[in-house]
Amino acid sequence: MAGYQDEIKRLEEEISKTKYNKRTQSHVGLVKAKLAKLREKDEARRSGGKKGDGYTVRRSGDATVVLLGFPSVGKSTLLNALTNKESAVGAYAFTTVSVIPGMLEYNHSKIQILDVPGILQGASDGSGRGKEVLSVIRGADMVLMVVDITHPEHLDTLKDEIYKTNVRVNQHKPDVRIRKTAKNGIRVGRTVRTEQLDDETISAVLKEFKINNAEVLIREPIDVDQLIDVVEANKVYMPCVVALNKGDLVSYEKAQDVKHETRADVIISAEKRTGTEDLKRVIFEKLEFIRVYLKEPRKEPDLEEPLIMRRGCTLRTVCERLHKDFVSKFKFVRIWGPSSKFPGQKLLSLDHKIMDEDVLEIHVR
Ligand SMILES: Nc1nc2c(ncn2[C@@H]2O[C@H](COP(=O)(O)OP(=O)(O)OP(=O)(O)O)[C@@H](O)[C@H]2O)c(=O)[nH]1
Ligand SMILES: [Mg+2]
Repeated sequence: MAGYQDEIKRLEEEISKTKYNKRTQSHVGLVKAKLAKLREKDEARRSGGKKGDGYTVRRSGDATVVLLGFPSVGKSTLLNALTNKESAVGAYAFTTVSVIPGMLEYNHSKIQILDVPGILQGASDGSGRGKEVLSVIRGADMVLMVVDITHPEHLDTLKDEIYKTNVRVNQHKPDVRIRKTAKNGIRVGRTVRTEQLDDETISAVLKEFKINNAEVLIREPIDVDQLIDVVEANKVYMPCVVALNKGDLVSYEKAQDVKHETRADVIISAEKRTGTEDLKRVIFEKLEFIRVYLKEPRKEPDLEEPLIMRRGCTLRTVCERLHKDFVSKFKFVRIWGPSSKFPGQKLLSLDHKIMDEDVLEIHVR
């Protein structure tokens, strides 16, 4: 069977040829929606309905970061430079055949780093072990792209492949709500102007996804790609750090030029172990950790050993982290600190957002 490849190609070409403006936006939106649907179908056909036999790696630590890059760019060398785990390092491509974890300890946090095989263009279509590698990323908290500084052009390919795997890096889930209704067509409400997205385009996209009646509430400026992401609801959002490796192979000036062009975060040499402290700091900052202190009734909180969580987490995440039964047995919490209205505030909702340096006294049945 020919699959949907020809049609996908045709639509891709149509989009690249059409200039995006007020007059064409609803047409482009429609074509993009069609394309997104076809890609999903194509994916389902290829995998025969199964989810790929992705690696299953036991998560540990406060967050998990996956190293993504072309073969031989120095991922395994970097894992060794960052963590306390030895990983196979070879002077030839595809030495890594499985996922190798290491643990980076930094500022009282434990960051699990996963080394996976290198990928090439076409990985998301199943070239090499590409699909399996990319599936590891979906389960991670952050992707660390490792790029050989002498091959900065690889970066676009990495970004492309990861985008096609439905991972969105360095953007958050758009603040847009779509509530299906029984009648009245598509009604759009906005709290902000969206120059890139008019009502006609929104209707065209939703109808393509067979949503004919809905209330759409747009609370931040988004484009049509982001709207499609919200409708498809299968995207994963996470931060991404880009490291240019093998900085020792080029001059300082050349390295700075490449960094500027690629907008990479850091220049490193995994082998010479330069720039790696900078990299650790960037990883730590982009993970947006917060510290949560726990206390028992009538006792002082334990300020020595905070629980490390991520910004935006809820009380539910904290409970899940503490014990498998905490969520079902949860009664209430008393909170001191930034997220409470007053010291010792009693709250009953697991959806309460936790902030850095909150002190929690959790009561369970
Ligand atoms: N000059 C230089 N060479 C490096 C650096 N980091 C790694 N290398 C070399 O690059 C080669 C490949 O390194 P690996 O760490 O195995 O690369 P990899 O990305 O894990 O490769 P795959 O697992 O095959 O995808 C080895 O010969 C390393 O010694 C660096 O910072 N500078
Ligand atoms: Mg390797």
